[in-house]
Amino acid sequence: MTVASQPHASNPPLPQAWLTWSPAAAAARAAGRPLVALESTIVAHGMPYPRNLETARAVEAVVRAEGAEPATIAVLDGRIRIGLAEAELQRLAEAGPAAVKVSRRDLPAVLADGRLGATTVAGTMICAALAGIEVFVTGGIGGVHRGAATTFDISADLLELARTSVVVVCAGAKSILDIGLTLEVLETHGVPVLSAGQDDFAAFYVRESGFRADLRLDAPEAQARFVRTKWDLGLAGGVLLSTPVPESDALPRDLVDGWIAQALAEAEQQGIVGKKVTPFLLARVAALSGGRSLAANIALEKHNAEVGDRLAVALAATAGLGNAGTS
Ligand code: PSU
Ligand code: MN
Repeated sequence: MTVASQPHASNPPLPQAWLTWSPAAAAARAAGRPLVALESTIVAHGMPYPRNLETARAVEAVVRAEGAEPATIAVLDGRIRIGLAEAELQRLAEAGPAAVKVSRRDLPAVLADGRLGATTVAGTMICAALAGIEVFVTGGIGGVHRGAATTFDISADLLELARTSVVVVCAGAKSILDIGLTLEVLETHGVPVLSAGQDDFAAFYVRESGFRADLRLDAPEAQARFVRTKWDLGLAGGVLLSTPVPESDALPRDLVDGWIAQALAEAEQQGIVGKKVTPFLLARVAALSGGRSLAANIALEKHNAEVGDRLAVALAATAGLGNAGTS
């Protein structure tokens, strides 16, 4: 019975009713221009004010330059916001860690209570899919934490990639995570991991993780064909597209490894668990690096935005009609 799969049988779900579009995002959609979703946890929890605001603005500008329209996603005043106006972005950036970090399980509570929420990769994917946005640009994804064999700390981002049909463009994952196990879980759940610009899956500040992506596709048209074919086949779920931090901004691996080792040791000493783990590690790495990590972070986000933007334009141009595109 199909009814059994509904959250509640009395009313069909009406998720669209929870969305509020910014004028710019609504205009782009009406004009048939592609949209690129951007996350807000990176703004509220990923960087200090005011660099977070400057970066969010700069990343939006990069998206516009290539032809798509950016839509930063967050939860404000009891609504899922698709695109933020300038004052709203400012509010989120100033709130910083006071904004609730919103992953799949947090979305109902934050909406129902009308609190300010910053969406994670998982949270942003859900909202982007509701809005019909196919491409989402972030910095780095959550994944399997080191020591997950005993802590079970595996980010909800990975399960969201398994179920929600959005392409997530990132600079791989930080080695605060076990990158090998993160890729194993993605494989188990049938999530394709594409790379652009190099064969390796990227490691955020560091270009190469030592692990290969499934498939390297440099051209946006080739990436778009892959994605459209997957969804055309009815293979629901996300695609992860990794691209490395630009060479000029990459940090030396041994330096990054040292900061991460120290941050991990401090987290363990202080008994940090649950959703606090990732923000704690990110903040400690930023502090230990004395700001060096921030410059790399900003550069990689801008680069991801370029890659995602070109993909969004190419994807909007794909018909998705079997092999018609190659005949
Ligand atoms: N990793 C980063 N930067 C980030 C995050 C992860 O390098 O900003 C954020 C993203 O919003 C991601 C979330 O979705 O942390 C994952 O949190 P958790 O590990 O608690 O699932
Ligand atoms: Mn976790």
